[in-house]
Amino acid sequence: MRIKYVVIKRFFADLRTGITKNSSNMNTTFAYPLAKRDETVVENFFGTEIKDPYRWLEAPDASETKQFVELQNNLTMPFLNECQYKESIREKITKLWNYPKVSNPFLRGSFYFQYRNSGLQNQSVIYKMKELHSEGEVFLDPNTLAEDGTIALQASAFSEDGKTFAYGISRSGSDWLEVKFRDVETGNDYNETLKKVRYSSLTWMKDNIGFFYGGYLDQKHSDGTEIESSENQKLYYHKLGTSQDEDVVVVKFEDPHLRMGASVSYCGNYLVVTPVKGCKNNLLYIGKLEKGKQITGEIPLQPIVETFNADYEYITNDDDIFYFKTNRNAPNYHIIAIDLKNCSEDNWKVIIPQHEKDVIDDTETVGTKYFIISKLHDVKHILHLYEISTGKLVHEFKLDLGTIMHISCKRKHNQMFYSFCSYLTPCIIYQVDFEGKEIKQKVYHETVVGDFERNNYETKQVFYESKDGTKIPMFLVAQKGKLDNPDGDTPVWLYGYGGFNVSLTPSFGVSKLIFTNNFRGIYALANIRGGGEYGDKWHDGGRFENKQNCFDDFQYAAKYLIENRHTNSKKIVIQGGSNGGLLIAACINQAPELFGAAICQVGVLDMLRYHKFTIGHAWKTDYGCSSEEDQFKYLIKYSPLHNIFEPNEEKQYPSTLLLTADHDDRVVPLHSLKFIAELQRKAGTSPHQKNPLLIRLETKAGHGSGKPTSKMIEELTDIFCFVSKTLNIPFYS
Ligand code: X97
Repeated sequence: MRIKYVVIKRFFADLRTGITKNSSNMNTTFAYPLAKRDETVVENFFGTEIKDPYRWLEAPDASETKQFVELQNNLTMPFLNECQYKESIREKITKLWNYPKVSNPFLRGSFYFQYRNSGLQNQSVIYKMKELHSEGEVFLDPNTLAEDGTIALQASAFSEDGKTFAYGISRSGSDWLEVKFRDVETGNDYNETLKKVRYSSLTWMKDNIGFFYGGYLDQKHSDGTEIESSENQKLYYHKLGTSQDEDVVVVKFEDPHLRMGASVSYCGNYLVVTPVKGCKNNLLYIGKLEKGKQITGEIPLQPIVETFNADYEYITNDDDIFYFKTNRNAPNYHIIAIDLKNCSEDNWKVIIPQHEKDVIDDTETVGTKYFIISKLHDVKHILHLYEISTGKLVHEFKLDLGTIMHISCKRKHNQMFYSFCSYLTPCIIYQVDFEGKEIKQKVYHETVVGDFERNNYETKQVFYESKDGTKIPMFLVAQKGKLDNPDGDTPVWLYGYGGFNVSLTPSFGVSKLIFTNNFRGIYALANIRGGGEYGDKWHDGGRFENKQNCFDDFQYAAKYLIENRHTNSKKIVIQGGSNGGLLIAACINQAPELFGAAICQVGVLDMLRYHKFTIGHAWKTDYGCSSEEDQFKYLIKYSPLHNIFEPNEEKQYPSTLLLTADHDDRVVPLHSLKFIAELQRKAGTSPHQKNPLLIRLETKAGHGSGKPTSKMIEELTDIFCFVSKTLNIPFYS
């Protein structure tokens, strides 16, 4: 037993809960399970010695790590359970969540398919329908695969004839997939299972037998709790009905960090390979698939792009004219055509030029000759139809202010579905039929959410100035009348992400409704730099040496809300996950005085070592890497683990809740474990630190996607309990 307790002597420590109390809630002092420090672990970065005393927490299977996790949960869970509103909160979330959800229908072969969730089902079920509006029958129900709902469908692809369904299942939220094949007619699965598939496209040959996937077949441990670096992905060919042992490597590269994007071309005669190393910029190769010829080994590839200079996303092709969405020389993206007969860059043609402000988002094809393209216009979607061959704009769809969640269409079909939502609009699915020159649009499905009354709320987009004067967009949502009558004391939920070219757009959600309605709060989403809201300019403004801009933008969002008298710092809770968890942790280190509480989910918190675990190396395109001197210099300035301060009379940490899970193999839990260990030691032992510093560790869960509804509801309940208790805000049921 190497973990020792430090009992804070000023109060009687209740070792059962680990909490000591005096009369006021916010003056609670905690007996944190302070962890062993190993002062001998020291690394020298370009002459700077950096200690890493909690390195031992990087071993997920070690008994001392497991014990640390248990002690943390034993401290956190009673604290959350003590919330007087817990039952009412859980009840309200469950009630609001319980409305039927359906996806866009999509035609494959002679059936329509659709994901449906009756309301509280852990995982959505795939239905198969003869007609668009028929009831249909269950085709695949992941809920039958695990009683607790922890097996999720994560990636899938129908064969071209629609007769076989390839589907990837993930266990306990891990990125690892097992791919299975289902016969659409009989509903029976084929015998084979493809294992060790991860970060992979799934794409079929047009012969309906051949199938390509990316795998790490040489990796030993693969249950999602391991931390080892993901290396040497290869692209494999699988023949339907055979065992994985017979699969053939068709594409591999020397560089161990390349992941293979791959798609079989529209015409079926080519394999488009888009290897990616980080999370930005990819290479481009095209291989020929010869009809009727068995694939028995590596496919010869014609190189098109051999340096990581931009993103190239394959859209479609007409014989050897290939269309790509790219940001090559176009920071807001444009559509180009590359002729395989002369593929040198000076022969590329721009088909749809970039817009000076709007950023191309999704690009699909429909009705044989059209591109359907969504763009972001000041963080709201617009939707346009263009002719493929000429790039001529043929139609602009009329949209409300909000987000196109998903477009479902195929070039060979004359029909398209797209789903739209906003803060106050639960998903609406539109059906668009292309008949000759006519475009007919109608509502296919409108989601109804219990007793939600949109007229009780309002939303607003504001643009505030950040530290360097850049205007940052921010959405605000509240009960009607609140935004125009600021009282300086309204609880605010401030959310952000700020990285990886990811754009945050308005969407409907139960947590926002509850915060605005039952906590009488304002929900605020800041579109800080690092995201893709304004193309490369926005992304580049928040990566590498510019990463600090993300944190400044977020802190200035809080300042804006305070200065405009919506709230005060004691009433602001900040929340973010993953790269957004890094944002939250960096902000509580840098500007604790601005926030009342912080929810930091699955965060990247050790910026000196993040690249060593699972897929971490891929994030160097946003963060840089501590093995480069110039990059080490800016990473050490904000790395959350290395910038924890000791509280004093003037400043302490806001109430902080970290969340992570044992099968998070995207951002491994050790980030949160090391951070909480150091935070509790350095800040938690100080008499000036009155606010709690806690961590909630989930089991049989991962980074987030595929999480069963029951676990999501429990997690959200706990987060609200934490916020209610620590901000001291009542829940109005
Ligand atoms: C990632 O780390 C993505 C890693 C895994 N991954 C995808 N899609 C891929 C990929 O989920 O590599 C992909 C690869 C091959 C074939 C198809 C898809 C991909 C993703 C982005 C760009 C190119 C390919 N991501 C970051 C993350 O999870 C943010 C965006 C995706 N982070 C966690 C960043 C820091 C914390």
